[in-house]
Amino acid sequence: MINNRYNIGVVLLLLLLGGCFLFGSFAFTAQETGDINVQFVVPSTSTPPGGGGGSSDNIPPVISNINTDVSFTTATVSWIATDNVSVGYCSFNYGLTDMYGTSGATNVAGSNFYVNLSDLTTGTPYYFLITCADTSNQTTATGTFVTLSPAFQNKLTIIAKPEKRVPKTGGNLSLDVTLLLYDSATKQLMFSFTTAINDVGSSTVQYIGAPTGNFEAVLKGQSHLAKKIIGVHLENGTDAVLDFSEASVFSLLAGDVQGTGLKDNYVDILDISAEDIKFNSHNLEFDLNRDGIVDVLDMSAVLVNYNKKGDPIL
Ligand SMILES: [Ca+2]
Ligand SMILES: [Ca+2]
Ligand SMILES: [Ca+2]
Repeated sequence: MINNRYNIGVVLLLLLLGGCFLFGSFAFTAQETGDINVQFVVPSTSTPPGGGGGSSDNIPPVISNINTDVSFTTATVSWIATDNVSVGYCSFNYGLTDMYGTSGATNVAGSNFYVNLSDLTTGTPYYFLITCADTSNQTTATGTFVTLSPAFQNKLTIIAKPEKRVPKTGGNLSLDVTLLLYDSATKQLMFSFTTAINDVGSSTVQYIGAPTGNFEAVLKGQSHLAKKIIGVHLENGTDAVLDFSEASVFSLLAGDVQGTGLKDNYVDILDISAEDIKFNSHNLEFDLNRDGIVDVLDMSAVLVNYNKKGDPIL
């Protein structure tokens, strides 16, 4: 019994001495005492060439350049995924709602990933989720696409009343307008078309290649703020009327004259300045009331709508 206690005491003493020696000398590499061999493994805090790895990689992958290319029943979705170390994998899920559900086979070439989807339904919005992972993190990105739908073959009539037009014998009361159709589910722009509404604020067109389906429609006047209507349904076999005048209650607001194309959909100091520059000219774009001359009456139309914005053009 005494002998055992003595032996235990010796071992404890040796352990204590060994520990004191190690810490006292700051020797964090292999050290030997007479009885114990202790090895301290100190994790390296330096970053090995090429970046960290394993659990020290706390920078998630980056997903960029998402692109969709659709047809009637197929779609290709591509993207670029990069990582500070390496992308482990990317997965792709899609479906008719943002619950996704169906997985698509991912192809990869370097940093370029893509999926080819088939057997899709025409004229249908799809939602997708991309997930890319390295050894410790996941990055996700979402998106939508709409498959092509058969072109609308019937008559499409656009009605819009530009404000402050005054009758003038032989005058040009028309207005160039751009129609934009957004998918009502995904809000994606599906179609745009520029036409001129006539002196009674109407334009009837056919065979313009508009898709069929459910849309929100935005009409942007050449010198007028945009107006949106929702619940637009285009299907073959039925003529469609898009009434942006709300049965003549609403007029397209004038004054967005500065710039080109769809302009900025906002009446501000730049429009006042642009209108001023065209004073005394016969420029139809600036002759807002179409009385034949750009003058103070047209400027007043701009000023009345100062600081107004049109319905959003996405
Ligand atoms: Ca990483
Ligand atoms: Ca403007
Ligand atoms: Ca005028």
